[in-house]
Amino acid sequence: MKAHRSLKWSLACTVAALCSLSLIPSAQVLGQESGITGRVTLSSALPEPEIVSVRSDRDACGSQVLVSLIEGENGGLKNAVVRIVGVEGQPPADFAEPVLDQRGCLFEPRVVLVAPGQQLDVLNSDGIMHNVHTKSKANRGVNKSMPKFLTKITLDFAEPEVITVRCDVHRWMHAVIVVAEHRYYAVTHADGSFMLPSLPDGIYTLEAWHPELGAKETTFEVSGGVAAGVQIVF
Ligand SMILES: [Cu+2]
Repeated sequence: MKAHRSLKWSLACTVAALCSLSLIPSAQVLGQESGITGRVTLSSALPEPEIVSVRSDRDACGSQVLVSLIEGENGGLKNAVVRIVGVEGQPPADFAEPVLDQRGCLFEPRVVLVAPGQQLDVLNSDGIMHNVHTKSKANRGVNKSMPKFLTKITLDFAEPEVITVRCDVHRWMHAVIVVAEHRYYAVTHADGSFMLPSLPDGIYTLEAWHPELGAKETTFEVSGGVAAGVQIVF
């Protein structure tokens, strides 16, 4: 009985240890390159989403669409674009398969990162007519209808820039495509967290930009290629 209890206890300890370890980014556990980690937070409460009444396309959109321009969880700010300022000339980005979907009569995600020349798949998951209309300065404009049978188009943009996207069919549909200058860009997750690649040791400036809230900066130090807990508060 005693042996059973101690076995159970040691199993519990092992599980607890594994669980606590899993909270630490695996690269840190292994002592390898783990990069720059941090969080963008919001000091005020999240605003209520705008409720938009839908007149047509109700099968795909529903009778109402909730448009949340500022989103997040647990005090974190989602969809902020973080970037390291002043590191131009660094290797180009290699963002994993950027996709901009039209689903439930909203663009998903609202903010998408691409490298210059990288292919961006624009999907139409709704099976209704959407339209992808970009506004930009450095890149050619795009204004393409996506009828219900056209489920995918592929775009690419040569010049670093922030490009706004809207759908002319559904006026509430907005998104932002950020063509990154270099690889030190990320979009924050729902809890505001982000991870950027490792940098040589030194003092750097991090900018966080949100389509609705503008930009803020902070400085931080990289030591041993790593910086953790970098924070920007909006
Ligand atoms: Cu649309």
